[in-house]
Amino acid sequence: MDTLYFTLGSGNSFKPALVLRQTGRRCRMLPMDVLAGQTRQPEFLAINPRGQVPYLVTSDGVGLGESNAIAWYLAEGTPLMPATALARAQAVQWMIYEQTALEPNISPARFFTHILPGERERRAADIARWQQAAQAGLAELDRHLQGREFVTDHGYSVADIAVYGYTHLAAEGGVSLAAHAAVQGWMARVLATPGYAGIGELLVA
Ligand SMILES: N[C@@H](CCC(=O)N[C@@H](CS)C(=O)NCC(=O)O)C(=O)O
Repeated sequence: MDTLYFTLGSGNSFKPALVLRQTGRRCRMLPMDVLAGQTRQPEFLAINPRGQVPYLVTSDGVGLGESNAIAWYLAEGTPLMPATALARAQAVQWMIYEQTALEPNISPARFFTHILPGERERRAADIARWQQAAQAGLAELDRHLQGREFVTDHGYSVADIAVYGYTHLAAEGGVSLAAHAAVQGWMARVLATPGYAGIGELLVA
């Protein structure tokens, strides 16, 4: 069986966990305490030299990093994988967008306000910059989602899960979705997909 190393409360770890839930695929789940430095211990670095989670080790012992790559691998052969070459390329397009315009801004803003609020004062200028960049990223996503049901032409797919991972946690980073009505409507559709479960239900110690 595959093994997924993850950490609690992480939007990145949530993505493969939601794919597993919605495909019914079985996987061993191993929680790692990032704040306690567990991912930087020699034991974990021997598994993933980059020291990051989520990290998947297949039943054959092959390691795979990056949340969107792991989600993609787990979605292969399921209805979550777009069926056409064009829709798969659209999925890749928006999964790269998520990793360059959304996650790098929402995740640290949320980390220093929600996960580690003691750092909020010291990182105030950075947080403001991340929040502003996140708003710009979400505005682009909102434009894309206007008049669309889901991220690609395939319907609900692994790309929705990847983009949803941090977008639905934006408010916890002080990033309001009030100006992004299409994003809000899309999030409600993701929430209503069969088998959906929230981050607190899927990522447990
Ligand atoms: N781009 C990576 C980011 C992974 C990442 O930042 N993981 C964080 C937790 S959400 C982590 O492992 N941090 C611990 C560390 O870097 O020491 C992905 O999408 O998986």
